[in-house]
Amino acid sequence: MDEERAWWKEAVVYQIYPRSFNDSDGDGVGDLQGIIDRLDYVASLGADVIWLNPVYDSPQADNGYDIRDYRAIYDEYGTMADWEELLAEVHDRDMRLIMDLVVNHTSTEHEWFQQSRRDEGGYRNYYFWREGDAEHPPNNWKSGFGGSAWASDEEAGMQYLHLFDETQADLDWDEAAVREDVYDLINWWLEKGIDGFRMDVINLISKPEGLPDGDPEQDWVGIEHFANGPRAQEYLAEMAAETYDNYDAMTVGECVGIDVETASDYVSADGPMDMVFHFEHMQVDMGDRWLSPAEWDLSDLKAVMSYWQTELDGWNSLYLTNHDQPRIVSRFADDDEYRVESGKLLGTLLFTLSGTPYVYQGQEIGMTNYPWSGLDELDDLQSIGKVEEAIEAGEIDGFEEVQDIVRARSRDNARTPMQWDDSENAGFTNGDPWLAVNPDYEDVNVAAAEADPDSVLHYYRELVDLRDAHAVFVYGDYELLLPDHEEVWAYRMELDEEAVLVALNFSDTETTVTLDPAAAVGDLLVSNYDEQHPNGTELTLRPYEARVYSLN
Ligand code: TEU
Repeated sequence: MDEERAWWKEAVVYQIYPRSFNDSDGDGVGDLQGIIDRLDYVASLGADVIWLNPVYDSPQADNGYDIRDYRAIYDEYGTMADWEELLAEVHDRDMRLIMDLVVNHTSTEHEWFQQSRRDEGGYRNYYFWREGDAEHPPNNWKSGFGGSAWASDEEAGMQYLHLFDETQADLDWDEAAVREDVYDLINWWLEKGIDGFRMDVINLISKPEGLPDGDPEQDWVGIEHFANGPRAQEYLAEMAAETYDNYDAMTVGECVGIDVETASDYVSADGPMDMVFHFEHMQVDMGDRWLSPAEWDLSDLKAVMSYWQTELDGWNSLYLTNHDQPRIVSRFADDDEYRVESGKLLGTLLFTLSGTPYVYQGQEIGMTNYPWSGLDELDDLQSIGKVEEAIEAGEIDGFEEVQDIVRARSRDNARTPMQWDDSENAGFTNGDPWLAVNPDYEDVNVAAAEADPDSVLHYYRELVDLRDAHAVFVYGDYELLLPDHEEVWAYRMELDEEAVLVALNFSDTETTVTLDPAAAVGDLLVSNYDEQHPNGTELTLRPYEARVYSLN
């Protein structure tokens, strides 16, 4: 592959969810000083970039994705001075800081919305105001969190559009002043020294004229109209040219409902962003509805991820989880007997594909899903909204009926506090944590992982070193082997003179595969099992075993 090299292609990104990372002042909520206290740990992982979920001033209905003031810090997280200290401390450690850019919508407490609802200061058209009421909304679009995408506002005497919570009103990007104000705030942060952005649902910014009804059979009704809308590409190009293209910044746009062709328009050489987060591999265990049971096949996951490796015209992002997704050992492997092997197996996958890997806090110690047992334990608007919607529609009687699905799927699985040690509240806080700590914290925590040479944590460090030492894992060409095998995922990566073989057993039984004799195996570069079985073209892999061979 003739790939132009760039710092953000070679970077490892570590994602921090501030609310759940580390609480320095005992209020039960993580904060900026708490993050600063743990920066040496993050640097020790070999991370080059930190992505911080929203820390802006916000009423926190959706944990900061509802922004009240783009140029202020949420007071429970600290002050702007704390943020400046964080940036300086990150830079001192030769890391970079990127932040969430949430500009598809604002909080209804934002000054723009306040003036808009009162038709003051020229702000009326900043949002989508239409005639309608609860029985007769302007169209049939749904909120991603369940229920109608329209809410009534008494002051305005109209309804406004919200593709997420009703406190998150969608901005109308067709209004030129909206775009100018957004570009101003992006430049304001770039001037403060930030190194880039993760752009929240950025492909939803253009809604088609007339806001036509969507296909009622879709889980998210309207998505075919509001995802990759008619002017999305034009507005993204304008935004890039007016803002981050003038800086050495990295950008990754979260894009719901995007396929590899449309993504290529966004990330090809002259596209408006460096990378996208697509959802196709996150859909493999989704039924028609959020509440449909979770079943998945390895061959489906392989097919999707392989396709993005070979077909994307541009640079891949690599992620297996984030703050919206379940924990990966619970989702894709085993969080019980083989938890450690599983954590290492999935880490091997993440670090040996071509693209920029994103590690979500706790993934590096093999954190697991939480055993949720009632709606009152949950905070996630999506889980609560979807369950309540199903109860209201008479589809289910109560939480118990869908407990297994919520356990498997809730965004709160990722949001339980980071597990630092085996002290009370896993060392996250001296107060009452805002969300329950996972009961496995006495075994699964950073201190225990540091002390154990066989931990997932130490293995992650090994993987980062391996990736730094071999450009083939960053820039290599991917070739899937045994595409239909249901237990083993095997592939070759090749760059110039270097070739490697990756073999991953996703099952809890020993499995033997025969690889193309032309790919006879060479030196072992890394494995999650100590003692090696003899190798040859026949490879016997133990439960959740991962092996990476040099083919040179
Ligand atoms: O997520 C977009 C989004 O569509 C997700 O909520 C999605 O529904 C879910 O991850 C799949 O199960 C972004 C943010 O990452 C999320 O935290 C916000 O809640 C949302 O946008 C609204 O800003």
